Amino acid sequence: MAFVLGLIWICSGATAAAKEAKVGFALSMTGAAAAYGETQKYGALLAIDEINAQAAQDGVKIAAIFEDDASQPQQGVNVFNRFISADRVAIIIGPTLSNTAQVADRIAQQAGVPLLAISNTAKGITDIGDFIFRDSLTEMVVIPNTIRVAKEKLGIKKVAVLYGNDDAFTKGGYDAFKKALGDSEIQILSEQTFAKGDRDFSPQLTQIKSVKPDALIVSALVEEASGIVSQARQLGISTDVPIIGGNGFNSPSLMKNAGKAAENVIVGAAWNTTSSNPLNLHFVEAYTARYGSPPDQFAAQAYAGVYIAKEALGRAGSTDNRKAVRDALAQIRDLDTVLGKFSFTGNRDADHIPVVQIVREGKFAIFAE
Ligand code: 1QQ
Repeated sequence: MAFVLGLIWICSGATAAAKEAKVGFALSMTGAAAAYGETQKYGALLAIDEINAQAAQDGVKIAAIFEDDASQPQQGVNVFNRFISADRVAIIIGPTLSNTAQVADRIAQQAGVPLLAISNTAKGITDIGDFIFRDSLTEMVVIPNTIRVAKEKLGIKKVAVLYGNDDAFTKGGYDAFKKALGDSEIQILSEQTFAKGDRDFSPQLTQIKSVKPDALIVSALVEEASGIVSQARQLGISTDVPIIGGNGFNSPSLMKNAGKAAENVIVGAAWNTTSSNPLNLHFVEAYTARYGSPPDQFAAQAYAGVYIAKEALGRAGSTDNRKAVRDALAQIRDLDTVLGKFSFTGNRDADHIPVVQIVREGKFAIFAE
């Protein structure tokens, strides 16, 4: 009898080897950041399906719950509350915008639920507390590199800056550009602002045109970025004046919306599709086969994020001990991901090398590494 019971125990132990972890995804499917949320969800779903297909061997199965944060802080808070109290998730991934994270991440921190951001790039997000991590490179890391390269390659000496003043990311990007421009001794001739949802940028661009900058620096989400790029060229700011954008530009919707006007736009990024890292070759191929178009940086950071979460869930040895999952996340160093070897800094931020891209024939090509 003891033998039979033992056998049953062993067998059930073997079949139940994969621990199922509830993971809550708060992504922007609607609102100002919907273009990013869509590819984030695609990237995450691909990783989840791959992980679950390997669950019997690897021991971690992901039960994903996707909710729309609607690009709104309050909706982010609602979704987080549901994830934390009703769904009882082991980890939250998201939200899409820093503007939402600034508010909603406090809820995760207070509840002691680990959170992995996959697209928040504004300064200070991980300062919310020790449960907050991100795999997205901050603008404070990416932008100085972009400006240094732009100065070296294009000899830029004086610029105009246009930024959104009602969003944590667009304002943070402006701060990062301003600091990097100062450090590179590039003069700012004009600073102009806009707000989310604006459609007409001609007053700002007309003023900018009149001061004759060597380049136009823009910190904007992709909807507004597309309008700015199109209207700058329509208003006769010539293509000799490069447009340099922040992370908001890293979506192919820029080229879809702005068409030819997007050619030669320069943008710093955490990832480029041409990376020859073997995991990336697989990712680009599998993603393209599944969705019919290649991934963007947001899909790559989402895909990497799910694997980073899986690693922590596996190492924690428990899918409902949120503190153990947090501690396991904090230990991650040199993990192979589509972003390259991935480590968190001591402050739980992403730590890897950025690239500078340029739009050529409707695609993000490498400008400099
Ligand atoms: C942020 C961003 C946005 C451009 C992308 C989601 O980087 O809000 O932090």
